[in-house]
Amino acid sequence: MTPPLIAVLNGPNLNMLGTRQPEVYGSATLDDVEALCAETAEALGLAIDFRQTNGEGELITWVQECRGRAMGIIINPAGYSHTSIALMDALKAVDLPVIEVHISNIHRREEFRHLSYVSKAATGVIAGLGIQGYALALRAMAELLAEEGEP
Ligand code: CA2
Repeated sequence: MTPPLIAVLNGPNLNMLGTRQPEVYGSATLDDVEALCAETAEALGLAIDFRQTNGEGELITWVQECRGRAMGIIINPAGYSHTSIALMDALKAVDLPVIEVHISNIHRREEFRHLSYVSKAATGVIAGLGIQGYALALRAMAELLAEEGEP
């Protein structure tokens, strides 16, 4: 049986992880995050499609393409969390479980990071647990899919 596919989508500037602001985001790179996700997904019997883009439109297109292709979406929308009604609309429309991940605790940071439009479309939100938040999101997604499959 082919493992269920989970899209792990990353927004703008996350390609810079590990190069600056280690006090906020830690020292792991986005490649390290991908390796963590791949290893966690394999242990859970899931497949992942891990991607990063700096473009809002591209992120929205990827969300739309998940319909009929992926079983769930894990997304760190980065700066678009706080600005993008279009991304929120796309996530609502795709009708899949969505888990929003933030490496930092956005609620302990500047006021403008406290509102996430994406949270309004998310099944659940993980923030402030570093890159382990991605692994936790995959575990939560596996549970959600198992519940979906229950009679
Ligand atoms: O904590 C998170 O994961 C964020 O989504 C990261 C975003 C930020 O805008 C959100 O408020 C919270 C920023 C991603 C950019 O990350 C960088 C990492 C290293 C160097 C430069 C940017």
